[in-house]
Amino acid sequence: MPGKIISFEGIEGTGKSTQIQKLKAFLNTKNIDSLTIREPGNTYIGEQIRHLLQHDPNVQNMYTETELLLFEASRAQLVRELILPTIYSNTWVICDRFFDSSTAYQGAARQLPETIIHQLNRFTVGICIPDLTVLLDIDVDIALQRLQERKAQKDRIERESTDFFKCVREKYLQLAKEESRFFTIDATLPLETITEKICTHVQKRFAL
Ligand code: T5A
Repeated sequence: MPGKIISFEGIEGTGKSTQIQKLKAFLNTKNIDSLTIREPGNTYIGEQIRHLLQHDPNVQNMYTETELLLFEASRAQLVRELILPTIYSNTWVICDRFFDSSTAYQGAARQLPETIIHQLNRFTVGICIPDLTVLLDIDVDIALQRLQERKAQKDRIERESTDFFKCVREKYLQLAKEESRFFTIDATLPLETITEKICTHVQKRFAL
């Protein structure tokens, strides 16, 4: 594909959004246009789904199957409406989360069958598999502490238990061991060091 896809994964508060902006600026210095997107969201349909999944106070008892299908629906729309046209216009896409989030959150932490999640992920993304996935790895207690300091009000998923996020983290680490597209970084390092490591890796990986 003409444009590359780079996804960022990790539990909440690992610094994904921060590093994505740094990577975008780095790519810019190499004359590479990039579009940053977040999941769920970014399309009209996706943002409505995001509201339902995270912030709507009327959502009291969302079933795990419903949750999975809503994340996948947002993703299906995003891929077709934004990601595919963007990469075919020779622009790179940097994703703040992508389908690995469903594998880790709905698969490992919510314990939905992995085979179903795998099939749904394939169905929603088609050929849009990231060329590189940056995993920002951090101890769960440190990440939740960062979240606590930053946010007065947590959303529906952020209110989950420490054990829930430990499951998510373990799954990410397992995926990173199994799949060569992953690049794992210690997210407790200073922000600038992380940026440098990511940019150096991207430069080497894509021969920029
Ligand atoms: N979800 C999503 C699923 O369950 N299934 C799915 O399929 C998908 C796609 C989305 C939620 O949906 C779930 C997962 C999530 O619960 P979101 O609102 O998009 O949630 O939130 P997150 O992706 O979790 O993003 P956050 O904004 O919470 O965290 P980030 O982007 O990782 O972190 P960032 O950059 O905002 O930084 C957090 C704080 O840490 C500081 C920053 O200054 C900031 O204050 N920081 C550092 N501090 C010290 N050292 C460093 N190296 C630092 N880097 C950043």
